[in-house]
Amino acid sequence: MGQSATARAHTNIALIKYWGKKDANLIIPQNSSLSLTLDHFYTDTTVTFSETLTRDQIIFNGQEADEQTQTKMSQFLDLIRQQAGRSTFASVETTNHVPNAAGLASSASGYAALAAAGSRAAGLDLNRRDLSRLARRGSGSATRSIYGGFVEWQRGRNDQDSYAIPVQEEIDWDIQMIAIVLNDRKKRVASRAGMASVVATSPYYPSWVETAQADLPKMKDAIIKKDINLVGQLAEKSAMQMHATTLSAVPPFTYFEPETLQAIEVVERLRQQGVSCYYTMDAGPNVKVICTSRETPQILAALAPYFTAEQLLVAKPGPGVTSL
Ligand code: 2P0
Repeated sequence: MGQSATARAHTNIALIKYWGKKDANLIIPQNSSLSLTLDHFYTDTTVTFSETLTRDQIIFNGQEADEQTQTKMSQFLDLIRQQAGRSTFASVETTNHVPNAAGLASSASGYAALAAAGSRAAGLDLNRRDLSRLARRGSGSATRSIYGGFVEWQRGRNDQDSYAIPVQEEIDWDIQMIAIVLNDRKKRVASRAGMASVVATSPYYPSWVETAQADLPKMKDAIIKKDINLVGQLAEKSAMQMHATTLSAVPPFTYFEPETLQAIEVVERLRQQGVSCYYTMDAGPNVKVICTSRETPQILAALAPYFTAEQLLVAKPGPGVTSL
């Protein structure tokens, strides 16, 4: 008989970005980061360990995963097997709940859900800190998806002390995001390769680390003060400074597409009109607008001439990883 467990994890969007590794194998980041977990985009994963399997079996949205994903997830399962002291193979069934295959499906919710379901199925009873450390080995941003609301990933120095902590799990003030889905084309440069190239070649990289570290406590302060304008200003700064490192890499690259700049322009115009809205972008062209629910209708109306209703997804703060 196999042992089975199911978990749900939500994706998160960084307000102070994680960008660059100190240790690529253990996924120890160069700088600490801070994110908001979202309710709308999540992954459900069931892991079943079974003596009858002769290899790991990975099913992704109802289909067998490609070779590369199989290998990566199997290596992650090896970490769980090591911790649990067992050698049984597992079947993994993962479903991403992301509207319209929006290109927002992220490794964050994926590896957070796999860490939670896999560890429990293997008989491990990990606390959230250890779950966060485990998720980190799959993907850096997954470290933060163990918790809901605002979450800090403390960079640490080694496997033991690099993990996430909750900053504000229950958010009792008005903040949310509008994800503008520009396209779901494959990324030109994968985030893992992109950040590695930046660390190795951008002369601006040391400044990136320094500024991110300095801005993180300011962001925490802005969250405590429930100051959406300060949160937004710091988030925009972090996003643009991260993207500046891609332009300064050798060879240079960018995640921006023409529509990215179009979305930024609308946000800036709204702000000149007195609306509290700010943008952030990750390792792709999509723009996320940080705003209040009160002003969301006005922002959606301003974006409507440029983007279809299907391209505009409103997400509220979401919870941490849960067992199903
Ligand atoms: C973040 N990103 O903080 C940053 C901002 C993208 C831009 O975390 O190599 O998939 O698996 O640790 O977590 C995306 O990178 O990279 C990411 P790995 P990951 O959300």
